[in-house]
Amino acid sequence: MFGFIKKYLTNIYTVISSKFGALFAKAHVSEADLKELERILLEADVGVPTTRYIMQTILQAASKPEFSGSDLKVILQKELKEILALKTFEGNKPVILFVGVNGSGKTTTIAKYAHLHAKQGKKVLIAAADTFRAAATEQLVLWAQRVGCAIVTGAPGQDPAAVVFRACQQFKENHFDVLLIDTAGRLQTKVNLMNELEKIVRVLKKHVAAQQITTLLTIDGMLGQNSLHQAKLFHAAAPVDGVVLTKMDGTGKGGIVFAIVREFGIAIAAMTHGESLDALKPFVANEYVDELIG
Ligand SMILES: Nc1nc2c(ncn2[C@@H]2O[C@H](COP(=O)(O)OP(=O)(O)OP(=O)(O)O)[C@@H](O)[C@H]2O)c(=O)[nH]1
Ligand SMILES: [Mg+2]
Repeated sequence: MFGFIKKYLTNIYTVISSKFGALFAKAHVSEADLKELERILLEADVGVPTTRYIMQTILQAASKPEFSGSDLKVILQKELKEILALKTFEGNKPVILFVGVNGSGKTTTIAKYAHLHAKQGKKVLIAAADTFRAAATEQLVLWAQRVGCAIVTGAPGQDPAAVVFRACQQFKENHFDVLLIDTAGRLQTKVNLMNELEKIVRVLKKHVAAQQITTLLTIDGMLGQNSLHQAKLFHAAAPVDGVVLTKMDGTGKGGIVFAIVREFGIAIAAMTHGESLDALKPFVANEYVDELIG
């Protein structure tokens, strides 16, 4: 998948990668260049605390008399990889619970995961546990048809945990390989939503072994730092194993991955880069850094 950033995440390429190039070409890195580096990191949405953390290491290295752009490149690359190595995603669990604020991309991401697994010949079941909006179930039924996988639905307003319960039964009885669970995401009823999520997790854990379950949080990549407080809220109700950054084909800047891993200790699982079923890319940390920096 070489060239993924350049090909699909053009905004990241423009905002970060292309600007690094000029710095890395310098024979000597000046103080002004380091200021420029800091500016690029902040503009790339790495956020203040993590930018500071990165700059500390860089400034230390830059204090030696000969410090070139290529030295800078090596040390930045190492630093960014070390940050992402703090928490790596352990995927491949059969049951995936999707949580996230409304509009962040849960439903469409589920369709993409369903497609990915179905392509690998796996038997996929979707649980439409967003019973809050009738349209949510309809949307998911259409996706399931397109992907060609099974779906469990509930009546509008029905307890979503009941849908999850039935989905777990089907999953076990009919020997599905993968179960993908959609949930509602409206934050304006925060307390209800979190209680509802906690109940779903309880039901899920009662019927499926905990080590079979992964919880993924979708974050709208275009919202950047603004979306980080959401991560905290969801993490509290349903401990999150990985983040899927969505809509990265938009104005997402990509630096957010470093803040998510370092400040929240949550691994990045994947990115989505469009509305087609194929627009999902599992996250490979070293590859991402190499492309970002390269
Ligand atoms: N361009 C682009 N649009 C996306 C991507 N992922 C999702 N979208 C769009 O974002 C909008 C919201 O996506 P949904 O999947 O419905 O979000 P949701 O989290 O299920 O939202 P609720 O059901 O309201 O909680 C839709 O219009 C999607 O088509 C992406 O990777 N790129
Ligand atoms: Mg939805």
